[in-house]
Amino acid sequence: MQVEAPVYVMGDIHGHLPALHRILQEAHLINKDHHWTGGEASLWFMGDLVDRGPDSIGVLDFVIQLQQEAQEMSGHVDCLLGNHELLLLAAYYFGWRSTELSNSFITKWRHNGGKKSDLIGLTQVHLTWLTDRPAMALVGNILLIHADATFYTRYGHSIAEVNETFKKLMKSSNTLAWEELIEAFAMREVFSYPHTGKEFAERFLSIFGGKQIIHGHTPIQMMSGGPARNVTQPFVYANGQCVNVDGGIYMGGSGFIYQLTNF
Ligand SMILES: [Mn+2]
Repeated sequence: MQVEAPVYVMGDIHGHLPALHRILQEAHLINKDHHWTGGEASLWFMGDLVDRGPDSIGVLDFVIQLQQEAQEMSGHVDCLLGNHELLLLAAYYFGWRSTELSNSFITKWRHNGGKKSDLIGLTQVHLTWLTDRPAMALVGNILLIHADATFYTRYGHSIAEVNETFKKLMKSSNTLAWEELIEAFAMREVFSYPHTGKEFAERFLSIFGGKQIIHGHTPIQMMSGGPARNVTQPFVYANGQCVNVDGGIYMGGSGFIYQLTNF
C-alpha cells in the first residue's frame, strides 16, 4: 500500500493571522517562527483569506510565503478563490465605478467587511497571486469549492473550464461580469436544502467529479445553530456528501484544521 502525504484543509481565515498561526503550529505544519515544517504535506485554504478581520495583507503574505516554503520541501500549499478575494480585487481595479446592477465596488466591498488599510497595502505580487488561484480543485475523490452553491455550473462543466472562465474574467475589465460573479456568491446552503439538497450535491459531484464536496463560505454555526465559539470540527451533512469547514473565525470561532481521510 502506498502511503500518501497528508492533506489538510483550512476554512475561511478573514484576516485573522494569529489564529491561523496558532492552528498551523498545533498541527505541526509550521514552527514557532511561522515557517513551513509540513514536509510533503498538502494544505488547501478554502478561500476568503481576506476582509472582515484585522490583517488581510498579513494573511496573504504569510500564505504566499508558506506556498514557496512548502514547494521547496515537495509540499503543497494552495488556496481557492473566495468571494472576498474577488470583492477586494474588484475594489482595487474598479474603485468607485458602479454597474447597471448596483452601487460602486468600493461600497460593496466595504459592506462586506473590506478595510481601507488592506486596499492600500495590496501590491502587484498579491494581485498576480490572487488572479492565479483556482475556483475549484479535486484532491483524490474530494471536490474542493469555496461556496456551498451551484452557480459554478454557469462558468463551466469541468473544473478546468470553471477555473479558466474565472481567470479570464479576473483579467477582464467587464465590470458587469465581475458584479454577476460576486453576486452569485450570495448563494449559500444549497446542499442543505431540506428536500433537494442531497440531490443538488449528487448532481454537482456527477458534473465535476469526486465523491464528496468540501467547502467554506457559510460559518458552520449558521447551519448547526449555537454560538461560533462552540464550533471545533467540520460539519458533515447531505448523507456525508458534504463537509463544511468554515469555523467562523471572524464571528468568534477558534477555527480548526481538517485532515482528509479516505481521499
Ligand atoms: Mn465566502
